[in-house]
Amino acid sequence: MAGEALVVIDLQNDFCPGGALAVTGGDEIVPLVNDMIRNTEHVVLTQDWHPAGHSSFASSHQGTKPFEAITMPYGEQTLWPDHCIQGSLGADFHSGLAWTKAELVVRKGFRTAIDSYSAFFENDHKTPTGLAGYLKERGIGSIILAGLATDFCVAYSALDAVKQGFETSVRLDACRGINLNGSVDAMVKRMREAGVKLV
Ligand code: VGL
Ligand code: ZN
Repeated sequence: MAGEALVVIDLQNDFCPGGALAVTGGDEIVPLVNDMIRNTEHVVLTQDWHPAGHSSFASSHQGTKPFEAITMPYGEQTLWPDHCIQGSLGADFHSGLAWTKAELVVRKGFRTAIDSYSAFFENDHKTPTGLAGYLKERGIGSIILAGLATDFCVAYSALDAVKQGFETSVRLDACRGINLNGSVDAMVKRMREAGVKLV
């Protein structure tokens, strides 16, 4: 039987209360995620990892505010407060996260000109992070996702995972969402319709 991996998405200080792009209740999932880490054979973490002045920051575009959308060469992009700057405290994993078991940390969003929500592809939906190849080469055919945020990085990772042929589950109780204009409900629906198992 193919192996299984837990992929913990962006459980970083900036996405937790007090952080630059705080997700309501983001820190509440830490104990549950730690249980999942303990109970899963293979663990992969993702880490949002932006250079200062990243193009997904509203501060990089004159006359814009966080949470507005603009059109980038690769499509629509929501603008965010500056967050998860490479090497900053905000980019560190939550201090309660039992991260030491992780076999791989996938950093994403490190190219100034393009954002990356998904753990598998950047927001052009073409540039791979290498995660699919890594998992396939290791015989891992099934993944479980948890982390932040439900409606952005978790959802886009899950949708890409299904497209890449992985059996994909999302533990919704171990995720929290940003929820812009109903985006949590919309993305949960998209995941369900795409064949993501929601548990
Ligand atoms: C995320 C917005 C910007 C996420 C990352 O982890 O869901 N959202 N960068
Ligand atoms: Zn980001």
